[in-house]
Amino acid sequence: MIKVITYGTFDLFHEGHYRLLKRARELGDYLIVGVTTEAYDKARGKLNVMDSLVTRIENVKRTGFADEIIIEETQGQKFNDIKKLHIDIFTVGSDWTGAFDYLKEYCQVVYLERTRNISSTMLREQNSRIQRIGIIGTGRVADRFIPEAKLVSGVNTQGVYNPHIESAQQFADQWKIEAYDSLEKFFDSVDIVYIASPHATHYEYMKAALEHGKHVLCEKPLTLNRAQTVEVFRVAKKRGLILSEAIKTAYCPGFHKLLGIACSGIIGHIRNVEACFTRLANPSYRELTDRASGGSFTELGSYVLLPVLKLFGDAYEDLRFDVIRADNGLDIFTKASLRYPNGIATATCGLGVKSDGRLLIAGTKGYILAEAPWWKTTYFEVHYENPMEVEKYTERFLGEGLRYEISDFVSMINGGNSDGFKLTRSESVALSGIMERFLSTENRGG
Ligand code: C2G
Repeated sequence: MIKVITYGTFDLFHEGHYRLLKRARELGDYLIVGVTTEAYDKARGKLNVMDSLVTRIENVKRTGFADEIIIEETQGQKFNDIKKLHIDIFTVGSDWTGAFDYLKEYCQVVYLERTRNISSTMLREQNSRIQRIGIIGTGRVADRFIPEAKLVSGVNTQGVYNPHIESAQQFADQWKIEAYDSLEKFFDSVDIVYIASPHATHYEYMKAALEHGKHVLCEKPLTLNRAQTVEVFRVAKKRGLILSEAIKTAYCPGFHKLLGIACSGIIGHIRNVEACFTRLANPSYRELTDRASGGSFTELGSYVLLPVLKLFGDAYEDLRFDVIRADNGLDIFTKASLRYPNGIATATCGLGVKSDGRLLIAGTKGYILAEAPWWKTTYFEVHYENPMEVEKYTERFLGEGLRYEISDFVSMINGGNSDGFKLTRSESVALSGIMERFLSTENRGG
């Protein structure tokens, strides 16, 4: 009996998939089909898969060509499957020609001619009209955003708004997009507004964008005031629009793995969370000169508070800040200490003091340690009482990581995977509330 194996995502099952499976089956007597998990697709950079794993398996099953279906979860699995399942032929479409030649040592490798003019990407784009993104703000984050957005299917960066037309034009020329200095015209030409302007301007821009019926992805912190964040979510809900806070860590696959393990009980009950993120900033930059809303905590506090809120929630009993200031009154190093009924947490960040940026989660049976840059989680360890017993976990993190938040945002708009759980409204509201508390306890000398 000749055993054949093939793998794929099989998203939005189409004729190309059908023909591939048919010919794969004809190569032998028994066909095994490996269907990729969502986590594996994310890890290998295949974002915006629309159908769930269950649906994709069902579709493969319905063809009647698969004698057996397995799940593909990790890189390197193909090699092991081929040995374990005694495979004679590995096959895949000709878009992969050469990529799997390394398997020729273990079985025959056949690249089948790919069916022309059909692909899941094409269908995704047809099913959901391309979403046009408009950017408000022309700063450093906006520069990082555009190349990342290019990697997400179903979106196109259309233009940029800045009340100073020269800045807008310069940015637009660099990225070959449109420049706007009229908000009305800008809103009329986009579907999604990405806000990357200074913190204090977020609220007004968000409200205006939502009132114009646009979905909004806004840089952290959403606002510096709890009531304002509650208000923008109210408007978004009323108008049936998606509003998300762009904290990239919240959407990063490795961070999700870490949270899953922390909550799985293997380190017992979580009692302490310590998160630290420092970045030495240029003293002439906005974050160290803007007296109203600059400083370390408004800049980096969202990252370090995220694991605390994720693991302990927002019902803290006590919240205290210890601050080191620069001469202009802005905080260059801040430690927020939170006390909960069953645990304590510290969230530390700095733009003018360098420290060991790590995330430590301590439980009654062990602890999780993720070293810097844990906010782009690729590696963490689980330790126990016995120092020799250490479990190591890795996950991929591609590029700047903004592609994950953009892709989840687009999925939410298209009604596919509803990834709202990755950063909930109440978490964003709590973050704004903590920012408000921080600023109200600050004495910034006017
Ligand atoms: N395919 C095809 N013709 C198309 C589209 C896809 O023959 N027009 C083939 C692909 O070459 C692949 C299979 O259909 O063999 C599944 O395609 P995808 O769902 O896009 O999966 P892919 O990302 O190519 O995963 O480990 C995963 C595998 O490496 C392949």
